[in-house]
Amino acid sequence: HPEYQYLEIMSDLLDGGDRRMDRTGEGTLSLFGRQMRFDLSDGTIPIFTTKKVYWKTSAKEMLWFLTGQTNIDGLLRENVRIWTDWPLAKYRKATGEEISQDAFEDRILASEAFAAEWGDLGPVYGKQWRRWKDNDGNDHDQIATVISTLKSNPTSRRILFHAWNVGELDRMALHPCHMTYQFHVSWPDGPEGRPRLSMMVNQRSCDIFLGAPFNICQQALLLAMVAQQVDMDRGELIWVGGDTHLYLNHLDQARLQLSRTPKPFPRLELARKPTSIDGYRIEDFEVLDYQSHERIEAPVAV
Ligand code: DHF
Ligand code: TMP
Repeated sequence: HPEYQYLEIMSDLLDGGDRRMDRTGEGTLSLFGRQMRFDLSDGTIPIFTTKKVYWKTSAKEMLWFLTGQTNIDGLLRENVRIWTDWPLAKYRKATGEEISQDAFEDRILASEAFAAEWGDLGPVYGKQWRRWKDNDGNDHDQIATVISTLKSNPTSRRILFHAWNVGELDRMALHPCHMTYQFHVSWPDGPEGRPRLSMMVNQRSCDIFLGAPFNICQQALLLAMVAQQVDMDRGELIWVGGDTHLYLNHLDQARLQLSRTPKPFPRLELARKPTSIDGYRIEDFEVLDYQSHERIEAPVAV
C-alpha cells in the first residue's frame, strides 16, 4: 500500500530522527531528503487513511491559493481556520490584547478594514503563483504559463512554478514550505496515445504529522485539475521533502498512527470540466469511498 511510504518516514523519524531545536521552540526529530511517489493513473487519490484527513479543508486551501488571495478572510468565509494562528499571534504581540481565536476570526469576517490590517499573510503562495512581480513591475501568472506551455510545448523541461521569491520573503508570514511544482508529460502508449501528466513538488520543510497529509492531498488535486484542463491523463505525484520532521509534541500521535493498518485509497472524480483552472469549486471534487481510521488531534507549532 502506497501509504506505507508515509508511515515509513514517520517510523524512521521516531527511530533515527536527528533531535534538533527549531524556529518554533517546540523541537523536532528530523531527517533531510525524503521522497514519496503516488501513482494517480488508476483514479485513486492519496488521502491518508491511518487517521481521518480533512480533505475538504486542504482542497479549499488549494482553491484559495489558486485565486491568488493571501488574506485569511477568504479561508474563514469557507470555514477554514488552519491559517489563523499566524495573524493571531502577530495581533496579540502587537496589541497585547488577549483575544480568543474565535473572537479574532469574527472580527476579520465582520470588518474589511480589520481584515486588511490584520488578516493578510503577506505575499505568500497565491501572490507568487498568480502575480509574481518582476524587476520592471510586470506581474507574471505562473499558473497560466504552466497550462499554456503544457498545451504548446509539452516536452519542455521548463514547466514549473515557484513560490520562493527571495526579494519578498521578509514580508511573508511564513516562508513557502512547498516551493517548486514541476510538470512532466509522457506518452506511455506511444506518440499516438494519450499524454500522461506527472508533477513533482519540492517541499523544503515538512511537518510530517500535520502538514504532509494536507500537502499530499492538495497536490494530487492540483495535478488532477491541471491534467483535466490540458486534456491529459493523471500520472505520478512525486513529493520530495527537505527538512522532514516530527514535532516532539506529536510523538504519541505518531506512535498511535503507526499502530494502524492503511485502508484502500479513495478515488477522485471531477464532477465537471470548468472552462479554466479558475473555475473549480469544492463541489467539483468527488472523493469516493474514503474510509479512514479515527481522527488524531495534535497541536500546531506556531
Ligand atoms: N506550521 C506547522 N508547524 N505545521 C504545519 O503543518 C503548518 N501548516 C500550515 C501553516 N503552518 C504550519 C498550513 N497548513 C493544519 C493543517 C495544515 C496546515 C495548517 C494546520 C492543522 O492544524 N490540521 C489539523 C486540523 C484540521 C482542521 O481543523 O480542519 C489536522 O488534524 O489535520
Ligand atoms: P519553517 O518556516 O521554520 O520551516 O516552519 C514551517 C513549518 O510549517 C514546518 O514545520 C513545516 C510546516 N508546513 C508544512 O509542513 N506544510 C505546509 O504547507 C506549511 C505551510 C507549513
